Amino acid sequence: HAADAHRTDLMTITRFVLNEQSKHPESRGDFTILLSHIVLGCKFVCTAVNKAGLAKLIGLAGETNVQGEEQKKLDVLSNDVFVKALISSGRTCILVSEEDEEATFVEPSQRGRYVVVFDPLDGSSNIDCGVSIGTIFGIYMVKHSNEPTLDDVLQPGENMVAAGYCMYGSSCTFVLSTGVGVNGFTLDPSLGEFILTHPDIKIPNKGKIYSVNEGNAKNWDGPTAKYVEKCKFPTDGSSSKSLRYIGSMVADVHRTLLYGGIFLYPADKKSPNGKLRVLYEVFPMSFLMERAGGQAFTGKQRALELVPKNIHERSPIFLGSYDDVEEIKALYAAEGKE
Ligand code: P6P
Repeated sequence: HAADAHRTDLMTITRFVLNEQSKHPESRGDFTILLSHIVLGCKFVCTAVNKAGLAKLIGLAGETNVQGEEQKKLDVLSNDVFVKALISSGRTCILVSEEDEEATFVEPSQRGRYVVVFDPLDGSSNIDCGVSIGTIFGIYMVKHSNEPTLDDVLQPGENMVAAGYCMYGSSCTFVLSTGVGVNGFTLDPSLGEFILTHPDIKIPNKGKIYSVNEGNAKNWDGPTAKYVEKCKFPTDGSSSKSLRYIGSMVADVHRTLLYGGIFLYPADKKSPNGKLRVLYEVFPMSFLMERAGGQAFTGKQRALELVPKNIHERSPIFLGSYDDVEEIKALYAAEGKE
């Protein structure tokens, strides 16, 4: 019976990636092993985040726990877990984390061919109020086989071989692209497995939602201000868009991916490069948006064509439904001609 088959034919993320790997006979399974270690890290963080509220309740988070040990802040703990999991995979050679000022160069005996850039717990300031937060990651292949250098990290986003995020919310959702298409998996806590629940995600071509921190409006440049004005007071007779802003990138981007619309973190007079980081926020989310049929723009260029000059560089970002991003691109192009 089809229903039974659906229930018993569990497409786990591991099986899904192995299927993908079988399409590349030349691959040695390294990516599958790397991804399984990222998935392990996400399962750990999911458990820790879910306990965080309780931990705070019984006075563990951020203070000393019953053994009198200093309880690490969740974002530091998450970072430790991901760094250790990635190194122990034996498939990485450089790691860049939002939590670490410098890149981590894996020592030769444990070195592999992948560069992983990640934010272990993006939006962690939202933990105490229970808002969804997430892990964001991007994966490059090293550019050359000799001694790895930062040159292997400072690559344009379009060179990524995979990108994804894991959102820790009412459910634990892992969204991944390995280059073609975007697929979503939901953690089944009883199995401890991520099951395929959102096959082949496509973002609607146009949406009814805009997502931006309106509190920065006084500092916006002309095109952003004009675009938001059009969202609120459309001049073509269409209805105005709704504003939805959670202030946690993974949550705002996940909603945009599934429902359509546009997410904006523009430059402003205070922060000329915006706030979001190129390698482990802008690139992975732009990679996913393009492979789901949307697009991502920096105000000057296609986001994935940006070549970062340092590992914590920031960039303005406008991403989401294709037609919605086209509108703001036109406003920036028109400004360029003034
Ligand atoms: P603002 C969270 O701190 C974060 O890095 C992203 O997750 C989020 O999109 C953004 O900052 C929110 O920034 O300035 O609107 O509070």
